[in-house]
Amino acid sequence: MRTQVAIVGAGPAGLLLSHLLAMAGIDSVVLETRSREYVERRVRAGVLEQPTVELLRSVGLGERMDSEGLPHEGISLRFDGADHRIDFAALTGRSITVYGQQEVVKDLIAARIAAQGDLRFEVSDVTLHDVDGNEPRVTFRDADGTAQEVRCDAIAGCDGFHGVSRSAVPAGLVTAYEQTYPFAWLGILAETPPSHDELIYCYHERGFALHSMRSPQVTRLYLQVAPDERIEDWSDARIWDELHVRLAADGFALTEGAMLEKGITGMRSFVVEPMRHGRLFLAGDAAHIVPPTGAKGMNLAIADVLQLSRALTAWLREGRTELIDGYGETCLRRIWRAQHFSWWMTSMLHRFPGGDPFQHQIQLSQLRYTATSVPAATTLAENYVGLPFS
Ligand code: FAS
Ligand code: PHB
Repeated sequence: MRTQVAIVGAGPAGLLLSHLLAMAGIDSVVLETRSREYVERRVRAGVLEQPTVELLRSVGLGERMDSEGLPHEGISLRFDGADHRIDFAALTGRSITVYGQQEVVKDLIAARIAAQGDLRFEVSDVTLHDVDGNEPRVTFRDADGTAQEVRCDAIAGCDGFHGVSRSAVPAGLVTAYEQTYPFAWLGILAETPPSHDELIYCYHERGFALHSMRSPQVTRLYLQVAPDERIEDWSDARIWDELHVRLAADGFALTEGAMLEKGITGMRSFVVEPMRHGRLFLAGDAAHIVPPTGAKGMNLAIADVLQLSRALTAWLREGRTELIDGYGETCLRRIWRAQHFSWWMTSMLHRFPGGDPFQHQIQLSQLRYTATSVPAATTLAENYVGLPFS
């Protein structure tokens, strides 16, 4: 078959790119190894930056987000036995929306199907060919095992950190920047009303904890754990006990509930350059990973594909190449800003192994300064709610 853009991966990046290209009259095929049910159920990110919310609303994807999403005008930092609220609205006039990544994915899939978009789930053996030629191709087997080939003008590698697209760039041309952290996040989804109406980032001597939510009935909670921890070793009771200890504060009562989901996610910072090689364009987690402390992962993926949709539209519809030529450079400026912010939030809020007393005092000083200085709090707020798209 032939299309203009072959998109590998049906996560937020691939699906939104397909939607944005369709709005510009450019056809695409989305190839996804997992089933539709799997990608719609996969629990991941929870916070949408204001630019993300405004973009989704502007392209017809805001209805359920606006009715079910939870707008938040601040978060709290919990340390020294008290809460210190960062007031986004007062400091920046902007806000965030809590709306699960799986809900965004459901809305995107529904929109693509309603527009007769070509989404291929449960494919296998996806292989990229001739990415540095003029006739790139993608071969794969469809859900019933039939061998298929897509000839296209461009390939968008939106297949996440463990996909195949990044490795289609010759190793000798790739520069990878990476930092792994000496801890992981154990995340749970619990069927209980949130214990507070906003997110709480908690710095505790036993380790970081985060109180978040998905709806008025579902709470999302995280614990910092050792990087080699296995979820099998964490009973529900052990998780709740640790959450009670770390999140304890006057006037705060953590309500328990049925565990709907639990898992452990490693923490790393990763960026690969270039994000373009010939007719291959990388976007989202295929090109970068941030520790989730800054709630940037999905938002960065969305910023990438907004830029990629603009670049491919200018090229395929008007023959203009300046945006595809500058694609990586434009995205990387926002990516590195998000990398720094995510690293800064992670370094400030997590207890590093070894318990260095000097580092502990530095972290406390950073937290106290951020909580009491308007310029310092504004720095956190403007990065958290999302800087304007380029
Ligand atoms: P995705 O990984 O979402 O999507 C890639 C898609 O490509 C997947 O559906 C995959 O099945 C598919 N694929 C892979 N290989 C393929 C192949 N060879 N052929 C075809 N398809 C292929 N971010 C936050 O902001 N907050 C969080 O709390 C948070 N928690 C996370 C927890 C986990 C376990 C993970 C892995 C990530 C988390 N993230 C979080 C980051 C996450 O939200 C990503 O930033 C976001 O999913 C990026 O979207 P995509 O780039 O579309 O990649
Ligand atoms: C979430 O609700 O899943 C969430 C919120 C904030 C983060 C990370 C994850 O920094």
